[in-house]
Amino acid sequence: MSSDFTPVAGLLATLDLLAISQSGPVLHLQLNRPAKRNAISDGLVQQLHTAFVNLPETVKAVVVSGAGEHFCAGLDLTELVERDMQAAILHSRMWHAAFDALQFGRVPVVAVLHGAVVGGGLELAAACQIRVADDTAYFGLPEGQRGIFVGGGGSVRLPRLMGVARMTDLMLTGRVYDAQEGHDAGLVQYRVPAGQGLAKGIALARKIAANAPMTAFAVMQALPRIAEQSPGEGLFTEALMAAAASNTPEAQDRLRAFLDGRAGKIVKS
Ligand code: 1HE
Repeated sequence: MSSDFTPVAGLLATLDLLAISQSGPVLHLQLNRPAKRNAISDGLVQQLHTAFVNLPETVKAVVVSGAGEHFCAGLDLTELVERDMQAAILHSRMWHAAFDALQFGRVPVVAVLHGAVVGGGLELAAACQIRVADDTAYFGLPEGQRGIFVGGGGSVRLPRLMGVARMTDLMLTGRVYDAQEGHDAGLVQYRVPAGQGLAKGIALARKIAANAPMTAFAVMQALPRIAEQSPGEGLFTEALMAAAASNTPEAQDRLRAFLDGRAGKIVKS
């Protein structure tokens, strides 16, 4: 972790399966069960949910990463005891609630991925707005091999990133994508050398945190919904969102700053 991050106090500090620290407007939330490869137990899902509905007001972007050699080994298989139908449905719905709290929360989330990003770990990553993978990352959906199905929103979110055909392949054949294949398939927006994921994720989060809050709201809440609408409805929603965004004081200030020559121009990276 970069040295200017300090552990948070209060409710978030009581979440023992997470290590949560903050630097200015960026919160770093680390899955902290390295001995179990950050496998997601019921307790960990609930702590993720609690964290994302209780983000400190000062936070404007979140980075999620995993402690140890892997991002996340997915569902904690030791808890996959025989559940009756209703309990199994409620278990899946508990994951949905937690990952919805993340995806449709107040601020954008950057996932920093390394090592195993499998099963429920890939579902968690898919709920984040930005994904950065280092060269050690690999992606799989071992649910097929375990005789189960995705239950953490993967069937909804992953086809929107990589398409139904690729997800079908991963689930039926047990195929594992390496970092490059994951990048090519659309699972991650950034691929970086081994060990550089966190620095990249934090740098991206700092840029995101500098945006006007309404921009984060529009991109997180309106964009995915517009993508699901018919073109006619989408254009109408876009017009409403565009009007709402441009009528905020932050937007007016930023537009004026550019027109006065006080704001940066667009430059090639
Ligand atoms: C676990 C889990 C887990 C590790 N639940 N305990 N996910 C999977 O099917 C992936 C299963 N895990 C693995 O394939 C491997 O553990 C890894 C490739 C992730 C890492 O390998 P490695 O060699 O670094 O670690 P390891 O020696 O396999 O595991 C270290 C310990 O973590 C060991 O416990 P120990 O008590 O013997 O030390 C493992 O048992 C434990 N561990 N992964 C429980 N997943 C909402 S639906 C979502 C559905 C799914 O996510 S299905 C996919 C489940």
